[in-house]
Amino acid sequence: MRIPGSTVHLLTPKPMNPSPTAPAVHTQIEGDVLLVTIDHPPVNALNVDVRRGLLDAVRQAEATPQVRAVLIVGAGRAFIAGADIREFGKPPLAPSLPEVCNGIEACSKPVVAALHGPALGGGLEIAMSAHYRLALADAKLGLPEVQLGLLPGSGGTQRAPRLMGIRPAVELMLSGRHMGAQEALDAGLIDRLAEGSDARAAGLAWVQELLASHSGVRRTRDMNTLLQNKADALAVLQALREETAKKSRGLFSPLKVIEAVQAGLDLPFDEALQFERQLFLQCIDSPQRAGLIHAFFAEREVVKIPEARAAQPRALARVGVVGGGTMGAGIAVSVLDAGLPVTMVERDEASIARGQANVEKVYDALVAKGRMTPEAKAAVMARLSTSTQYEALAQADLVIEAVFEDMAVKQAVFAQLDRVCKPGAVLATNTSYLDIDAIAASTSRPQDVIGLHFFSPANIMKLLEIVVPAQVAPDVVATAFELARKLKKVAVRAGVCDGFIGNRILAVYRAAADHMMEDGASPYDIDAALREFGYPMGPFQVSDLAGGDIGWATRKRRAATRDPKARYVQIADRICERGWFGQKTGRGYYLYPQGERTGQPDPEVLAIVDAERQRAGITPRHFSAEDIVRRYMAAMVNEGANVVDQGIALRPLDVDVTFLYGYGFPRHRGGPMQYADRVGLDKVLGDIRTFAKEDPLFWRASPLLERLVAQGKNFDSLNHL
Ligand code: T1G
Ligand code: NAD
Repeated sequence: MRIPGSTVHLLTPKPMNPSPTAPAVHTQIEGDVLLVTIDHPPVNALNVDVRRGLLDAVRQAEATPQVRAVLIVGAGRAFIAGADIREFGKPPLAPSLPEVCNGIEACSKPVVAALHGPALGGGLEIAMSAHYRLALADAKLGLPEVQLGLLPGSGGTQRAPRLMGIRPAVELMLSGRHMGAQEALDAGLIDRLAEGSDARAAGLAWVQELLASHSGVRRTRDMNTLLQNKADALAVLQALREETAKKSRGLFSPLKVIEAVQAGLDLPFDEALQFERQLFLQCIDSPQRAGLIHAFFAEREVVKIPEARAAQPRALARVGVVGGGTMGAGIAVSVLDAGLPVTMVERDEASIARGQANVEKVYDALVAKGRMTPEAKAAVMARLSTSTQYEALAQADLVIEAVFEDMAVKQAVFAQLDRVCKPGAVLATNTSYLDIDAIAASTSRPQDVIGLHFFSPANIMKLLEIVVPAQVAPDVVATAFELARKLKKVAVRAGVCDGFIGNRILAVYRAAADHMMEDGASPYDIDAALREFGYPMGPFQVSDLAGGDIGWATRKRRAATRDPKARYVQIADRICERGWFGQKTGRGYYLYPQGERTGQPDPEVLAIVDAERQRAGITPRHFSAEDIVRRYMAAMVNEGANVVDQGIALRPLDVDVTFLYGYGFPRHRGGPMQYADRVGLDKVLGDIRTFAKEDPLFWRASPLLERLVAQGKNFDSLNHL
């Protein structure tokens, strides 16, 4: 099957999780030690085979007189990356992970865990159930379950505080961060750091030391020293509870973590374990778990594109950037942060000085905050070279153009790049809306031209839309994804259309918000409803942050081609005509007295809204927060479906990842398309058909949405290429 808008034919897809032929856990007796190796690529996730294998190993150790101790290690690049996330939401298979952890802890012979690479979630719970823990320097320890809407449900909330103390343990669980080996040693999570890169060898040597020193079993459940001072512990938990309630903005599992740890202070160990399990199962049932796990896998699936299977990336050692403005400078910083040399070209000396200063400003701020040394800054800036001559780009492997959003200016720049760049160099444009096929066609090497749509600020925003024009070569697409990996960006493949995936869909749900505002909802109620839904900001706050002038320029550019029959709300124009562009002008939809970042509702804006309603002959009506969210999401989902249906996005999950990483969509809702699946596509379609009675032109149901509803399918059915 050929991918729409590209020259690539789809190859046979790689099966997701090939069933392992070799046992997931294998054991061998090394002298008087039972060596237990978990071998379940890619990250030794604790699926049912691994759980059974571990319990069988404990039984084998107990039943083998020759065995005096047990050593658990992981094969490959990880100790254990946690429970098998793919099993969540499915009927549980025995044994459960708590049974495995308790089985290991109860072993009558010393059990040692030797960690390398990731030891996360259930993997760290296994290690904490062992009697002794050693780690190599590359070990990464953590209990990141909250990032999946869960909590450590196999004893983590009970054993971690016993090893680390209440506050460090709870902070580790609430942050979800990965801790390095040295810090884990200092924190009491492990007993020993080992040299070298062979956990098995280091572990076997240490086991012999322990046996020689007659070190017996040492069960974490019995280590209560750090829990002695109950009053202090309760005070710490209360403070963390208040802090978390504010910070977690409606997230379900973080507060459950604290509840579980508190149970450990009030209840005997095994009862506290059962209570932890109950809370864990509540998290499993929470819709937030489904949303967060969808996001986890979606951001990993999104890079699996046909071109990456069909071709290898080209060399990527030197990068050029044309334009040193808002985006050019941010892009240059992003590339410098990845350790690559950058050559920046600008129109003239004044502009190049400004471009250099824009880059330097970022690092000066880091030095001022003590997050970078002046020496480190100097080393980074030494990798930036600047010029007004395009010839300076002759050796670049990839050049990113970020000049004015004007077709003639961009084509002139690409003509220069076509003249000076070496054969095989990738020529990329950062345009937001212009036709990349037309830019490519203006060169003699359209197969080397691609869109790299960064988001502002480019050195911060994780999203990168990789826009694939019709004539691009597969290895150029693969090179773009490789660049994204180097820059630690989340890349999404997009087809060529006005606004690609993100801005195209944004334009539609943004219009729906304007329609609601003109029909009776205040911009402040709309923003409040979306914040309640989980967004950090509502659409009118975002407009004030980005600057209303950018949207105004786009509307003016589109005026000539706008469908005269289509509804056009003029409120934003009225506000911009007054020069109220938002935070940068001290007022926009909100007032920002003395440059404050949090805006205050502006009665003059409400007066403008009322005047526009009268001009349009509209009698305002009430919109509840639920009404607002239903319309906003219906518009977003419907256009998302069109974008998938027209092949601009490969899968619905590509739309989800775009909005999670570029438009502040609340992660616990998984993205607009996954959210729609959970609401029910029939309900979303029903809403659209209801709204269409008011405005059939704006609310035209996506043919894909209608097809899926008719077939009783959902968007997720399209997520597997
Ligand atoms: N389960 C299933 N698959 C997993 C997995 C897991 N835990 N971790 C990774 N994978 C897959 C991933 O989808 C990808 O697959 C491949 O492995 C490589 O991953 C009871 C409830 C370990 C730091 O949250 O953070 O334990 O795309 O591309 O960048 O208390 O993966 O190749 O088909 O991310 O080197 C807690 C999740 C689980 C850790 C490696 N654990 N994983 O990063 O590779 S909940 C986590 C990670 C739990 C218990 C609870 C990262 C990594 P594919 P990757 P990476
Ligand atoms: P900007 O005005 O801040 O910077 C543009 C720079 O290009 C200026 O410094 C100018 O001197 C330089 N320039 C113009 N013509 C040139 C030429 N012929 N040769 C070399 N340099 C030249 O604009 P910006 O906001 O950085 O936008 C740049 C591009 O990025 C546009 O296509 C825009 O649509 C796109 N973009 C912008 C944003 C955003 O939020 N600002 C986000 C994504 C993409």
